[in-house]
Amino acid sequence: MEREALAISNCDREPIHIPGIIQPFGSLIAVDRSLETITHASENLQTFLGTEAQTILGQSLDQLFSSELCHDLMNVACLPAAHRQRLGKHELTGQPLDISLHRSEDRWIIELEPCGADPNSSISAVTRVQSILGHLQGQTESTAMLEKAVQALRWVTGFDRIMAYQFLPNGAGEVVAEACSSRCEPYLGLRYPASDIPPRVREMALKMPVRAIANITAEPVSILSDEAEAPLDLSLTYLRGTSPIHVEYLTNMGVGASMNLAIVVQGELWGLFACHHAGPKLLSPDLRSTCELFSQLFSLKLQQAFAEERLQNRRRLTSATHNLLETSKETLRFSQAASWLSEKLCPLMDADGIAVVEHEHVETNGDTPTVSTVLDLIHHCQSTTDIVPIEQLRQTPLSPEADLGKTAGALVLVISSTEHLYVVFFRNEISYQIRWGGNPQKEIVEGKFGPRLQPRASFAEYIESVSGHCQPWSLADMDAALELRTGLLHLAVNQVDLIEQEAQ
Ligand code: BLA
Repeated sequence: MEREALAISNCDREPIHIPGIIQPFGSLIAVDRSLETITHASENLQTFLGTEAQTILGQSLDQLFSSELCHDLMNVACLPAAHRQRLGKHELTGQPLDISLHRSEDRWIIELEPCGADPNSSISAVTRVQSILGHLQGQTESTAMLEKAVQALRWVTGFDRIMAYQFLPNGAGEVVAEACSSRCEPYLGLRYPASDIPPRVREMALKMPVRAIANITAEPVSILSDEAEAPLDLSLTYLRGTSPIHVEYLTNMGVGASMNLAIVVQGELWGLFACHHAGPKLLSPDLRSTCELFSQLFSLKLQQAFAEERLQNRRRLTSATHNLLETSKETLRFSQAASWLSEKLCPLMDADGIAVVEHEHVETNGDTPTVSTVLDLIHHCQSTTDIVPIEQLRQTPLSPEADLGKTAGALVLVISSTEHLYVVFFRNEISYQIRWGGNPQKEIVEGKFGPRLQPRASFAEYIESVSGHCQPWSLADMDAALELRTGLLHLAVNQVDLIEQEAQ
């Protein structure tokens, strides 16, 4: 494997789910499957429970907790979907602790954390979520919703900076909305490469929608256990210790504490609300749960807004398709439809040219490559799916003599591969700039597992000029193409009928 690929895969392999450490804002113990014997304890147990971690290993849970608390834990463990459950406030050694429980492989993990005070503790979580959602009232457009959401989150949490960070199809991400203090330099519109957030981190964000890093300078705390014990999988804990690589990243960025909330659309991680603070900062467990609930409700609203945007787009196309069907009832021939289709469809598809292909016969209109290049492209798309978006024709294996003219990208609609009918929309080349939050090319250093990427030291804006691409084909374009393909299929079928009628 080449060194860079190895460096990326080594970064991805960092076992951040079993770090063996927690953050010091709470304490953790693990208990066996039957919730009886303590198998792991974090070294700082003394601070929260007054008991030495080492002495409690192998002991029964009721040595540590009252029978009432043990009973409560048992009840929660019996719930059918024992996901992650907060048991709420318990006074154990004078200070109220927030206790939560979840299953990790064949262990139960119990986390203890001071309840903490938050600025508006008199306001219930439900009221707070209602008021944040109230901010979104009347917003149906996704960008406006994201803007309102970051403002509301900043108001409720007090973080210096809240960003809505959207993942792009290639795994890179962009700050699409931001609310920040006047002391912060804005990151809005900046892009970051996929390698800043390894795949395992994204998978974890789906399982654990809220993740807080309270203080990047705080000394992590080890988890003690018998040597024979496997390391605990901390994926679902609030306290999981932070990867040293990410600590370095945040330090370079001037961030002292962070919190992430997952934005999930149709089961996939669409993005994150990334919250930053210059110094240490931790929200109370209640307020974190409030934010988690908000991001879950917000995700649903965003999903709804996207569905609505796609529906509007479809409506726009229905009349064009209807028109196409009406015309095709008359005498429009598929192979001669290029100019008609160009006039009607190119503006809708934001395309600069069109080619209609029937076997080896090619009709073009507007800006297109040469006929032989169009045929070459069709040959390349023959075994693929019904709609093929291409943003960089230069990167497709076309013949070396391919003459693209002004075009840079194509959307190939395979109308019928058996009848060899294709419609291709072309878009001309656009040159544009990407504003990266620092040079996306990273240094490679020797790490514990061999070469790995080094988090970048500078986050200063870095402009990349991109050429050879067309305006990317969006989801809306793909939807439109799907709708049009149906109309064009009818046109092609009608043509067979017309030919048969003419032959009689
Ligand atoms: C984690 N990296 C993260 C997280 C984010 C980012 C949001 C989730 C954890 C968190 O901060 O709470 C990246 N944060 C960003 C980006 C912005 C931001 C892009 O605010 C933009 C504004 N990171 C690297 C390299 C590696 C790496 C080279 O730059 C690997 C070699 C790893 N990133 C990395 C790891 C984590 C991470 C391991 C997980 C940290 C943890 O939870 O322990």
